[in-house]
This record gives sequence, structure tokens and C-alpha cells, in this order.
Amino acid sequence: MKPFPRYLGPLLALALATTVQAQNLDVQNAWARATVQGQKATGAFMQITAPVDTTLVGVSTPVAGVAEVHEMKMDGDVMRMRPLTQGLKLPAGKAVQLQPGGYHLMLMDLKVALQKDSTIPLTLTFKDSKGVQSTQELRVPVRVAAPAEAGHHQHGN
Ligand SMILES: [Cu+2]
Repeated sequence: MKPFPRYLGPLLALALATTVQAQNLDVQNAWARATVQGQKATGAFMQITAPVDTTLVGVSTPVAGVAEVHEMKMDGDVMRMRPLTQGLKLPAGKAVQLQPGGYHLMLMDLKVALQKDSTIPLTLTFKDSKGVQSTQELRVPVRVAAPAEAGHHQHGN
């Protein structure tokens, strides 16, 4: 059976239920930041919850020559980002946020400008605790800013 494109929103759970991979990774609120003509790099963001301990080891997309899993953090007074060469750990049942200013997927050497309201295909590569790799295909909407429900913590209530 060929995997079919996974749509975001209410269909996500349904689509994931048919994944050919053993692990049902839950991906929510995925988006990629729109770019202007000539811009060579951008970021993609999402929330990933793995049912068992998993590591996000790679990302690829046809729109970028190079795609990496990055982290951004303060180094003294300077905000720096670097590739996570060991991958991003996704502990079982914990929602891990990829968001501006933190972990993110870095898309570099862009081949096209990412237009607002379009979608881009992204392939995530995961490794389980036994070292077995699997991939998950996403179609990620392009936005100019984070969706209101993503990247914000609940206030009050
Ligand atoms: Cu980066």
C-alpha cells in the first residue's frame, strides 16, 4: 500500500491510523514560514508527539537543497542555531514543540519562494530506540506567522 498525503486538521488522526509504519507519530500545527523572492532559507515548525521513545533524525523536501533539524538557543548574549547532529529526542507521550526561537526544521538552498497559503511536502525521518528508521510524509501549509493556536501557552483558565 502506498502512503497517501496526510492532511492536517481533523483528517490527521484518520490518516495516521493508516500509516504503514508501526509508530503513530502525532504531528499538529505544522507550518512553514513564507519567503520572499531571493530568500534562501526559512524554517518549518510543528508539534510532534511520539507514542514510544523516538528520535527525529532528518527532514527533506523537494523545495530545499538542504534541510536540517536545528535548535536555537542563547549562547551568552547571542542567539545561535546549530544542527542537531544526534537528532531531536521525542520522549514517549511528550509533545515536543518545534517553534520559532527553539527547535525547528531549517530549509536552506531554497529552490522556489514559499508562497503564503501554498503547501510544501516534507518528509520526516525518525529512528526508534532499536535504531530502526521510518519516514512520515507531511503536507505543510505556508504561512507568514504562527497559527494562533500554535506556539502559545494557555494563559489562565
Ligand atoms: Cu536553523
